[in-house]
This record gives sequence, C-alpha cells and structure tokens, in this order.
Amino acid sequence: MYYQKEYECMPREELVKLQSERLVAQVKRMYENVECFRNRMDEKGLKPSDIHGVEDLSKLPFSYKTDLRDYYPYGLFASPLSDIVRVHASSGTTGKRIVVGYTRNDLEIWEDMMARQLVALGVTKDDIVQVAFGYGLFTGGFGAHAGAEKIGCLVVPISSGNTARQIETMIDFGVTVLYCTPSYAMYLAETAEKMGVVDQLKLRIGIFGAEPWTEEMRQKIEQTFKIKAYDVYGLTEILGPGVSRECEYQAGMHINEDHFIPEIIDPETLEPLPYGSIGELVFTTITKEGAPIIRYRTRDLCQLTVEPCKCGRTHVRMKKPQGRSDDMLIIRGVNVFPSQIEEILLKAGNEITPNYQIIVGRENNTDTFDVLVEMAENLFADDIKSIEAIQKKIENNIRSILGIGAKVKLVSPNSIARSEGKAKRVIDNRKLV
Ligand code: DLL
Repeated sequence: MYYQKEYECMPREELVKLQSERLVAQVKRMYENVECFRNRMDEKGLKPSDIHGVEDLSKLPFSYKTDLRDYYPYGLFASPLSDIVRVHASSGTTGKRIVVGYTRNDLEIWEDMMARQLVALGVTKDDIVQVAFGYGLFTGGFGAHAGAEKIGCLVVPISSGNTARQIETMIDFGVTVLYCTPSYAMYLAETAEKMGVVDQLKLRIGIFGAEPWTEEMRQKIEQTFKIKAYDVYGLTEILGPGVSRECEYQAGMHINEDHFIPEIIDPETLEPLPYGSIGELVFTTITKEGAPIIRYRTRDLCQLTVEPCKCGRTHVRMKKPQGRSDDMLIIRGVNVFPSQIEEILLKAGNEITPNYQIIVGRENNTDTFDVLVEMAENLFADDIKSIEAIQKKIENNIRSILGIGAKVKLVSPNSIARSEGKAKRVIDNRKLV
C-alpha cells in the first residue's frame, strides 16, 4: 500500500521544520538559477540568507501567471534543459500557452503524490482505473495514469471523448475507478442511465477535478453510478493534479504540505490572512526542481483549515474553490480567458468589431459556450453567406487556439448591452459552487 504515513501524519511542528528546511534550499537554488526570481529578490533588497524558514515566507516576492508568459517557454526553469524530461502546458491569458517542465525526480515525486491520492480514496492494486482525462499537454491524463500504475492498478488510458465507447469500455473491462472532470462524469452517468446499463457497471469510486463542481452534482453522480465521488484539485503551474485531494471523509482537500506551502492572502491588500478566512490561495513549491515557483498567486478563492481530520492526516485542508479573483472561466474543463477571445476577434478582419459577449450555460450536463460578436457597419445584415463564413472562421480559430468548440453568432452593431459605455464581457449562467 502506498501510504506515506511518516509525511502525511507528521505533527505540525515537525512538518513546519521540514517545510522550513526545504524552503531555504529552494530559495537558494532559485536565486542562483532563475533570473526573474533573482531580480524580484534584488528589487526587495533580499538575499537567500535572509530567509530562515516558513516564518519568513511573507517577505518573499509573489509570482504570477504573466511571468510564465513573459519567460515563455523555458525561462523560469531552475534546471538545465538537458535535465528536463517532460513538459506540460495550459492556457495563458492571451496567445501563447504557459509551459512547465519536470525533471526525472519531479516526475517521481508527482507519481508518489498521485499514488497517495488514490490510496487515501481507497483505491488498491486490484482496481481497474479508467483515465478519461485528456492525455497530452494537459496534466490530467498523464498525472492520473502515473499514480494508478505506481500502486499496481490496471490502467485503461482511454483519454477524453467518445462517450458511448467510454461506457462500453467501463462495462467490458470491468472498470472500478473513473478519473475525469465532474461535468463529464455527470454526462457519462446520465448517458449510462439513458442506455439502461448502469447495473452492468462495476464502478465503485469516482475521482473528479480540474473544474468547479457543486455538492448537488456530487450527489447526483454518486446516486446514479452508485459510487463514492471524490474531489481533487491541482493546477499546471504548481504540479497538475495531486496538489490536494479529499480523504475518505470528503471534508475538504488535504494539501500535500510536505511539497507545497499554501497561504491565503487578501487579493486587494496582498496581506496573508489567518486560517479560516476566505481569500486567494497562494502556493510555494518546496521540492520541485524543473519549474519551482515561489508564492504563486493562483487566483482561486478559498479557505484553509488546520482542524484535525478524522483520517489522522495533519495536512491542511482546503475547501472547494469558491470562485476566482480574475476573469478565467473553465468551460468543459478547459481554461478560457476572455482576453484570448478578444485577441482572436482582433485578428478576424474588418467585417467584425471586437465588441463581444461570452455566454456560458449548461445543457444536458455539458457546458454551452456561445460568443456573440458585433459586426461592423460595412457588413450587410442580409448577407447570410458572408455572415456564416465569418462565424465559421472564428469558430475554427477558437477551436484551434483554445482547443474547445464555441458557437459564434454575429449580431448587429451596438446590440450588445452596455452599461457606463462598457459591454459586460461574460455572462455565466452555470451554478458552480
Ligand atoms: O486542472 C489540473 C488538474 C487535472 C486538477 C486533473 C485535477 C484533476 P489547470 O488546467 O492548470 O490544471 O487548471 C487549474 O482549475 O486554478 C482551478 O481554478 C481549477 N480547478 C482544478 N481543480 C479544481 C477543483 C488542472 N477540484 C485550475 N475544483 C485551478 C475547482 C478546480 N476548481
């Protein structure tokens, strides 16, 4: 069994001691190897020798998603490129993706954390695990796969999509554990119910994450599939999946504190807040070699607790993220920034204007993604052929740049409602937390 009791149940004083040692070493290494971090430390007049432990964390400079864009693709790596064995990537706020790199050692630690996650949720080597997260630059597929293989499960690396095939595979292969986004799990559950095949499934555990979901969704998935459904959280910049996860008590997600130091800050004043406060989650990685990061502002709003958990693990628990302090949307598991849409529209020719509105909803348990775009005065509203061609072109661009399908509709000039002259860019009709 892959249960790292010596780390997961450490008394907090010992844990803080371990974190402090790792933090001091990490700061020194990053100062020597990462220009962006060194410049920020120099600007604050800080040297690595000023950092003695966790008590000095708040002196350190923050890091931002834009740093990954500014130093694209490899500029934030702390190891030579010859030691990096894998990259993963996720959406940036505009244009280019953000890229992270892993050394061999980083991959081994990641596998350990994913194995820990599965064990905490009651998965054993006798389980058959279907990984329906996308494999590729997204961290979900490979991350889940590695942990399941590590504990000796039989892994079915089916990746995302093709719902009927997913259900057929679950039945034929005797799948007992399903890994995917919660919205896809809902869709699979509903489809299996409609097909009348739920009783043929051997599923017992569902592990879902990568996007916000509600307790109602959990109940619906649990009831339809007759399983326990667990929440797992992570982000590319810090690791991918495996940053935190629930235990069997489903009472908040334990953060792997031997590898990450979490903080909650006030997103306005940037001051650290005490446990229990709602604020922005900030992470410092203390064991990563390839792409370590200090005080990364995740933009996820949530709450931490150190109250003892019935499972005996001492690692801090985080509540479900309750929203974001920026405008990032997660649509069908894909991170989307309105600024990416704006950039696409700006390049789409002079028959349209960059006045747009994104409308996100949920139909049949799948996110809908509509983009309304005001056409320019020079386009005739009855020129249906041109309008359809422009819509198609923008839809294709969105699909190739963001990797997600959207429905684009051109609307007449000035028809998108403005308040104080500004159009409201996003209408999100989903109820997510
Ligand atoms: O979503 C990594 C992941 C893969 C997590 C598989 C869990 C399972 P990104 O694509 O970089 O990475 O997106 C990270 O997704 O900042 C949150 O806003 C959101 N997110 C991730 N997990 C959850 C969750 C992966 N359980 C961003 N609940 C994060 C709510 C989540 N939001």
